[in-house]
Amino acid sequence: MASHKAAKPEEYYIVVLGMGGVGKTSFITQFIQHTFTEEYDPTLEDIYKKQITVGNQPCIVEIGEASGDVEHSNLRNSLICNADAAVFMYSISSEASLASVRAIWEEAKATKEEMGTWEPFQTCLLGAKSDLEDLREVGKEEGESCAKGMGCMFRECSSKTRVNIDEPFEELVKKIKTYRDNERIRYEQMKKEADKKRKKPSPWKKLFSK
Ligand SMILES: Nc1nc2c(ncn2[C@@H]2O[C@H](COP(=O)(O)OP(=O)(O)OP(=O)(O)O)[C@@H](O)[C@H]2O)c(=O)[nH]1
Ligand SMILES: [Mg+2]
Repeated sequence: MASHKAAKPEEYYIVVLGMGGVGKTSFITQFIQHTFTEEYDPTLEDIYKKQITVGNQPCIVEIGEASGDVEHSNLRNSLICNADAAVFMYSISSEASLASVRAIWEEAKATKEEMGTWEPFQTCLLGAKSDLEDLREVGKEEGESCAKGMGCMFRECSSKTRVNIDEPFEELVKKIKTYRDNERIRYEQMKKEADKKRKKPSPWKKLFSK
């Protein structure tokens, strides 16, 4: 009897980057566990995993969070190296966090360019804590225009009120998947072309069979 083994869900690696306290852990925890806490427990480095369904297909999303501090750039870089996509996070209540995440974006770009993998790297600029309207220091248009300059998609989110928590992950997974599918198609076409060339009768054979 033929056994139909279910295909293993594909894995997607996403890194969440940004200055200390902008809300990275809260964002990931809200995505994974649907919970939020006002308490602040700084992170050095953490990895989380969740299975989601995107376009009817099960996907495993592995999420890395690294400290945004300058002295921890090695930890951060090792996560960036292995990631398919990044969420660059600032808080709408801190202008300084936007400048900081821009510097982190430059760092990530340099790392990926050096590896030759900047082009397929999918990115999102996320303005966190959108519920703190009274404390807003970064306008939505400022965030949008910054994202445009960085070539990132853009959203504002709130982990407290669960606004735009699932969407950034789902959109990044879709983009990674599209890129991978296109690469697979390109590879299959290249293989077909090579097979066709191989099957053509050799001109030597023709010459000697006269
Ligand atoms: N009001 C509000 N507070 C938030 C939100 N997200 C996070 N916070 C609070 O901001 C503080 C820092 O949040 P974290 O998620 O720990 O920040 P982080 O970026 O992981 O910080 P580090 O791990 O130190 O880099 C905590 O007190 C959270 O409760 C939000 O969407 N709205
Ligand atoms: Mg954290």
